[in-house]
Amino acid sequence: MQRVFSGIQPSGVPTLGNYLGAIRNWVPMQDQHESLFCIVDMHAITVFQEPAQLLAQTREMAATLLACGLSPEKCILFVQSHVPAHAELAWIFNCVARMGWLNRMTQFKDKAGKDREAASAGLYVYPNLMAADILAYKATSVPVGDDQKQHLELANDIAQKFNHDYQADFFPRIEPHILGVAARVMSLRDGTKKMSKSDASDQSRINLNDDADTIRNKIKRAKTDTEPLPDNMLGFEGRPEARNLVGILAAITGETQEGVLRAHGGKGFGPFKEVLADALIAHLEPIRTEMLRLLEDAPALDAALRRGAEQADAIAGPIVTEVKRIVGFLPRK
Ligand code: AQP
Repeated sequence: MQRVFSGIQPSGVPTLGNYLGAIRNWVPMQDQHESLFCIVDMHAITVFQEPAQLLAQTREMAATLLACGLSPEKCILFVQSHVPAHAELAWIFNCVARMGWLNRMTQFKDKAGKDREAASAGLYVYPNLMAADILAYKATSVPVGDDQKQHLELANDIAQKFNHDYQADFFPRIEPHILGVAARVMSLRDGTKKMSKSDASDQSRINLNDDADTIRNKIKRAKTDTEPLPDNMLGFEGRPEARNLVGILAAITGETQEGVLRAHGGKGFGPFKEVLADALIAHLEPIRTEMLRLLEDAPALDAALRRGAEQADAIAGPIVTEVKRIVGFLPRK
């Protein structure tokens, strides 16, 4: 049986992008595989997080994941900083990964922006921690959005170099699972930029805790062009916003993009946005209601996360102990 690992940062309220690109695909996996889903708070602080907000967002993320259908009976749901193996293995990987590899990571370039000198060292070595997250469990299957593909390739490079340098056939090969029709959901304000929970503009994204009116308003104000919707996929050329909105409707209804264009091609964006807003509200409202209910009982949420951390620890602890032995660290006992 494959072991699945995936993570999400509590760096804000999860967005429709996180949902369609990741969370929604995690739910069926817990029935088929041994699955670990991790709230990666150590990744979140690579960009400064206000402490009280980080704490609240961590619980909010746990509530959202449960509301989306993850079940502690079926998967291991936990917080990254609760399991020391992540930080320990990340340090070893900092010493395996090469600067040249990290210099090629496009997410660092995007997130660091123009002033790279001011970015945290943590943001730069983020992919090494991500490799540690996965390999601390020897997970072989990693469901992520399309934006994380490059990091997974790097994780495989690290695993191979470790195996080679230490002459150990230790880490397995990781298979990325890029799933979903809308593997990358784009910003509602700019169809060339991905939808992100930490984007400065709240109008750029649908948050999973947005109420019906907020969703309708955001879709109404989403950037479009003045042409009607195309009637085939070739008509998306040079129209990233049209492509994005059609992609979202397809993903949320389970329809193909061609099917959406057959139904709506030639129409103006006004009526199309009404249909899209209705579909989003119908899909997301039950998740929001359940998330708010779960958040009312913080001790129960914390207890579920604690149990998850114990289960995660039981898998990762022995693997990282073995890594330390391979590296030549003197055993503590
Ligand atoms: N726009 C997106 N479309 C599809 N998938 C997406 N994911 C993120 N944004 C999109 C997927 O969500 C999972 C969790 O992501 P993350 O929280 O670890 O970090 P991220 O990719 O950096 O997501 P954000 O929302 O952009 O967070 P911030 O703003 O904090 O950087 C991943 O599997 C990712 O592919």
